[in-house]
Amino acid sequence: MFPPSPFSPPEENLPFTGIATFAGYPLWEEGRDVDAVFLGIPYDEGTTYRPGTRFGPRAIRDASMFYSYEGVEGRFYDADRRKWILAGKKVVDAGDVQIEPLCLEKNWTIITRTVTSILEAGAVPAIVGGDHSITFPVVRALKGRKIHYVHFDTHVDCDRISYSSFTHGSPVLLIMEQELAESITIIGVRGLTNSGQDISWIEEKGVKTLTARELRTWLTRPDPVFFEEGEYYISVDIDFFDPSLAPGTGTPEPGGLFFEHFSDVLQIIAERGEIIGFDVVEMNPFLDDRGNVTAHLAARCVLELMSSALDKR
Ligand SMILES: [Mn+2]
Repeated sequence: MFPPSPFSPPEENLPFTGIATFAGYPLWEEGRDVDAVFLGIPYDEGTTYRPGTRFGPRAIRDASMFYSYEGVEGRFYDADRRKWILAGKKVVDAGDVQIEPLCLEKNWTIITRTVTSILEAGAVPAIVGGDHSITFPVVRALKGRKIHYVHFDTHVDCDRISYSSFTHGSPVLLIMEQELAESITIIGVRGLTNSGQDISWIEEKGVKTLTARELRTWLTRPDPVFFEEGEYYISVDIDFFDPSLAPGTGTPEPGGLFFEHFSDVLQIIAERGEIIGFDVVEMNPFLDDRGNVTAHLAARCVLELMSSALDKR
């Protein structure tokens, strides 16, 4: 018996062998029938503090190989919820968007175009960043569809700083200005790096917010009609989570939320509506701890979002 080629696909599903793809799923070949497409957007030129999230997709892909153990057919048993998730779902990895340094307009056009091609294939775009500025060109691909936009974040991301509204602090502002969403909900707001004016301004404009403290209380008796029925796009800034479980991010803020909070809210949204796309952003491997816990958390969030989007279909 000859040993298998080192270039063969990761059939053995060992997390530490072969070429890393998201959770060991196959690469996307055009024309292939797919349910969700994982896409990296290694862009961090919108960062206003500590850069490095351009290496997020690579770190998350690598960490996600932890979930390749169970094999493509057998995945996944969610022991906590005692149910199978993503069973039989066709997930692929499309690699990364090609970024050209210092070409904002060009990069954002390519991002929108790539996400459009995923939507045209009838699949859910599963995006990882990159910094939070990538969310606007991603959501722009959904223009014309009546979407509800949910933003998990420490910050309300409505910065209108004089020099630019294209930073990672501005995606919600751009989505509002371009009227890309029927409704906007921001979950997990906290800390001392939001301006009080921004929060009152967006609430005046009809944006719903749940602060981190409010969310903990809300989850003890969730209001079933808080989320409307319809199509949802979900954006997750990893700084939503407490820095103890997500140290690898540019703007850590104490008092954050835990995975079960995220998962529980997501479950409620998925019961009310249909999740048609999502992103996980702001994971910075240079600031992660030695166990890469933030990269693993981001990979797990992607799987949780994929399940919320696909398991109802
Ligand atoms: Mn953000």
